[in-house]
Amino acid sequence: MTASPKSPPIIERCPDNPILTRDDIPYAVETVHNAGITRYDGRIIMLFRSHLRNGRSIIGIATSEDGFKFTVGPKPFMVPSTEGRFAEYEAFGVEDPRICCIDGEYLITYSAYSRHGVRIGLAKTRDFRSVERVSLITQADMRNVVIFPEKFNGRYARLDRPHSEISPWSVWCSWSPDLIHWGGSEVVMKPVPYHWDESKIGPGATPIRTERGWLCIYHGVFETMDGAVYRLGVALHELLDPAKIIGISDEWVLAPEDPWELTGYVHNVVFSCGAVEDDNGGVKIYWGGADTVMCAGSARLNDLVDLCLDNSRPPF
Ligand code: BMA
Repeated sequence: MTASPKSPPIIERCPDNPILTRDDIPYAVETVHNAGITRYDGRIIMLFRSHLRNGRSIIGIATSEDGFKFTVGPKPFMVPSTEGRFAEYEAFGVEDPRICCIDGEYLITYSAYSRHGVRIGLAKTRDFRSVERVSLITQADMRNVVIFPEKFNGRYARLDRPHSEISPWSVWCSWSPDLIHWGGSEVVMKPVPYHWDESKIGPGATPIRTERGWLCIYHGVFETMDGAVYRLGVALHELLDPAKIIGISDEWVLAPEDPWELTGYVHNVVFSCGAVEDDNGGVKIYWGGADTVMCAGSARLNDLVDLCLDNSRPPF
């Protein structure tokens, strides 16, 4: 184990951070955080989570030309359903959306909270004006599901994060023929003891295809005497079989540093649900700061992939 040479941060923070706060929202919310991101119709779309004053969450929408200055829609994009099965499982709020574009359709996975626990809902849209709920795609005690934006031999793949006391908070890969029925699950990576991600890991942004593998940004949690610290790391999954890991960076790529990451609704948190690729090998990464505001930064995809390959920690 040796120290790395001193170098500039791998993710360059946007000088205008935080890029979105509750002051930018035209309806009453307490926070703006943990947003899913995608490109649509030449613009960047952000679906962000907000806490209401009852402590439960809804999802708003914002759009941007450059990926840094966002205009917020006048109304929330998704609020807990009041109809049928979805109403029963979303009564405590909808949280942390991820967006995956596949075959021209935008799939949104979100955490659905209720008195029955937390599970994942799947919704879809083609225009970001209307949204249709498809199915609840996990049982309880699942959060952080990202769908790969490609099929593998006709099957969809996702990373998910079940919990078990024996194997706490690990990342798994599951498969589906139709986005509704999922199975064939295998564990792909686990927290590493006495490492920055030792307490919990979870999928973050929708995976990005690179020539060398799928780049997956994930969050890792470390418990301290001052509570948990949430940081971001990167893993590279095989292009043809994303259940196989090629490498995971031993070092985190982002940690809470700015004042709005260090203090807020939950202190010491950077938490990503989305990133978008540029044409020139760059990637814009988005994260919630302290569960309170939205932040953005830029990195080179190649640098992130190198980090997964050059200084890897084992998947288990
Ligand atoms: C996780 C989730 C995230 C949140 C993070 C830090 O368990 O609840 O939505 O950002 O904790 O509070």
